[in-house]
Amino acid sequence: MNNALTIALSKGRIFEETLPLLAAADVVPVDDPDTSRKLILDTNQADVKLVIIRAADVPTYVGYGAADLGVAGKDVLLEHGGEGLYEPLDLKIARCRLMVAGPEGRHNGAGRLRIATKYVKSTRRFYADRQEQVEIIKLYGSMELAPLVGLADRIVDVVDTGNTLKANGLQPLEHIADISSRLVVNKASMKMKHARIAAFIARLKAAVAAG
Ligand code: PRT
Ligand code: MG
Repeated sequence: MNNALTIALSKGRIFEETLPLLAAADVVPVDDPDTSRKLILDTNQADVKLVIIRAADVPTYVGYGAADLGVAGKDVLLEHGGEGLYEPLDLKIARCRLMVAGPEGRHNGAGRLRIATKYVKSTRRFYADRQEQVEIIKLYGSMELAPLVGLADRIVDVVDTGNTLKANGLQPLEHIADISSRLVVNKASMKMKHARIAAFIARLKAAVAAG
């Protein structure tokens, strides 16, 4: 392999909030993922590429070394498990909270709570720690709908402003974890391309510290 660096990012808030940090490390994409259909974006540096993938796929690409580096929410990393990855830096972007939410006072304690979520592992761990038996229903999105149609008593989802919960008659009930996005690095890349990656991390770290 050559000394090129591939960085995996998802479209949307992570891409937008990572851009200024990348710029501080002198990496500026040539194409805009919102207008380009390309999945591999060139940057101002001939040997640095960005690959644009689904947020939940970032740890998989980096874990297998298909990308050297990536940016992923801690919520996603908790579900993935972090195999093959280092997590050297909290980028402090795309911040939110992983929460239990539901319609207030709906559950009267009879029978197991049903919880709809895409965060199955984090949900299982949260209730296991409290020694509470719950039934977890795996969904891939629009969790807020589940209590409205009687699929579940509660949801576990990330919350930012809380407006989406409110708009659907739900409220935050319990805090599970504070979430932000992390830089992840493939373990083999960290060895093979150590000087470049260490320099890149140092520049990102300085940019994060500068706020
Ligand atoms: O959208 P897609 O299905 O492709 O994937 P994704 O939803 O995982 O990606 P994306 O880009 O939406 O989220 C990427 C990461 O951003 C997540 O993994 C989180 O770490 C982080 N993040 C920060 C958030 C939010 N804030 C957030 N508010 N991710 C999702 N949301 C959702 C939230 O679930 C709610 O449904 O946005 C909605 C609005 O939130 P409120 O509380 O501001 O109304
Ligand atoms: Mg989304």
